[in-house]
Amino acid sequence: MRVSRMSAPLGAYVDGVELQSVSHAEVEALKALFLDHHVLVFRGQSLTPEDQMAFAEHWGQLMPFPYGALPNYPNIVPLKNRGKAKDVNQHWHSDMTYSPTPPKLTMLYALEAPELGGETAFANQILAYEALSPGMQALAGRLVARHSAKDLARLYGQNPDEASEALHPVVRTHEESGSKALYVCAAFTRNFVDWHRNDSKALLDFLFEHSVRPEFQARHRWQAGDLVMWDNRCLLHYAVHDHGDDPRLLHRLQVEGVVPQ
Ligand SMILES: O=C(O)CCC(=O)C(=O)O
Ligand SMILES: [Fe+2]
Repeated sequence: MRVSRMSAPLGAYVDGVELQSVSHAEVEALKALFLDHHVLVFRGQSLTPEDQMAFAEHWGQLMPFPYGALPNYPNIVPLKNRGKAKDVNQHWHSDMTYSPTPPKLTMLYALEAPELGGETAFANQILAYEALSPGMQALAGRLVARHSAKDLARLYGQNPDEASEALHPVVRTHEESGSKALYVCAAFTRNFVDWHRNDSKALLDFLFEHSVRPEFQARHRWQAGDLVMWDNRCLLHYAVHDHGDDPRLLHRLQVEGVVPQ
């Protein structure tokens, strides 16, 4: 197994591992690397949906996504380029924070990738938290925020009144590494508990902008055969749609997480 860092703020490339036949020792090493780097990239893989699911299950139970799974695989969602107007992931978010137990990690496997563009951007929220002043860290550490899937439901053409909502701490402590990370996102976070929408807005806007400063970010450029997994507990991500109608097809799955604390 050869490991090389992807960028200064986050990520590692792991080469020399075949994901459909990982050993127990390799899985243990990968778990440690995942906690250290938050994004792992495996290139040149050749995976069926069963292979991808079996690899993901080393991290926990798979979690269905409420919108658009593959017919025979309720845990796998195909992300297919249907044009920029229909791409629902062009916003900074951590996956499903509108759920009481959002997925700890998401895994994408590329079957087809554009020649250029269609990258996935990540932002490290441990660094974002650490870069706040002690006063702002203390204030954020006392706040709880409401997250909602209303806007997402609208994008999927579903009834927003039935969309899920959840309350989560604005600073979350990673249950495995103990690191503190900022846990708000422009896509789903609506207001702080006990604060009106308007009162919340100024501070949320500041946190949204701060959380994605360039020095916290890195991007993955896709090739067919890439498997990328990321830690939703300490990262935001954004699907950059700058590849027009060039084909891009990824198989997505997610692994269940705990109640954020
Ligand atoms: O298509 C991408 O680059 C990322 C999509 C996304 O946000 C997700 O799979 O959770
Ligand atoms: Fe996402």
